[in-house]
Amino acid sequence: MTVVVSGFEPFDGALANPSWETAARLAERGEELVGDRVVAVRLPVTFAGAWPMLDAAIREHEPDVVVALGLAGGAPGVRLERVAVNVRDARIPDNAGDRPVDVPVAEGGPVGYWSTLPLKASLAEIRAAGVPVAVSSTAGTYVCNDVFYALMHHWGLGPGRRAGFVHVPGSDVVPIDDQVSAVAAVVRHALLGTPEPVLAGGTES
Ligand code: PCA
Repeated sequence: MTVVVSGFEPFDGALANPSWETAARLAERGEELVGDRVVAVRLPVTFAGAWPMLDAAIREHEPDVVVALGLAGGAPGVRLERVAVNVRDARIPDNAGDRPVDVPVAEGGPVGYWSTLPLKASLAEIRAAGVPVAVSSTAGTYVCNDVFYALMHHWGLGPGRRAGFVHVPGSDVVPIDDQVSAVAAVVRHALLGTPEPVLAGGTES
């Protein structure tokens, strides 16, 4: 089996993006951590360029599982994203200066797509390892949600495929090695198709 894990280049004036560091490290240690080949791809933080680059990697490597990663600055832990929504609403310009407001990711597409990653099975394992983690019901409306939506719209729902998105916090909050372990758990459960346990992960607001 083959896994593609994407991360992003830095954005918003930062010098690094832990999502890329985590993706790259997971690819280096793919055989050891998930028992299969992991290919890492570094995406630009641009609405126009991010999905086409992930799409090209998927066409080249023909993966069974795709996990896209991005940085959620200020998050207290790893966020397993449940749903992608069909809207671009950028508070800050992307790295190409583009700032779409209230336009769809895919014209005529459905409102949203569920992740097909085993989120609750992953939540249980990551939590048991002592890494802060939560299920999140919004991946925002910026480039991360955009890639997540496009991934599900164009690829993720095909037979035998598992796909979704994980936001990682800053490496000062969760060190890169713990981020790698958390994402490896998600990938392993996706490869195994672990059934979802009944485990509450929601929020009141
Ligand atoms: N985080 C941003 C875009 C790139 C990244 O790493 C986001 O959450 O949309």
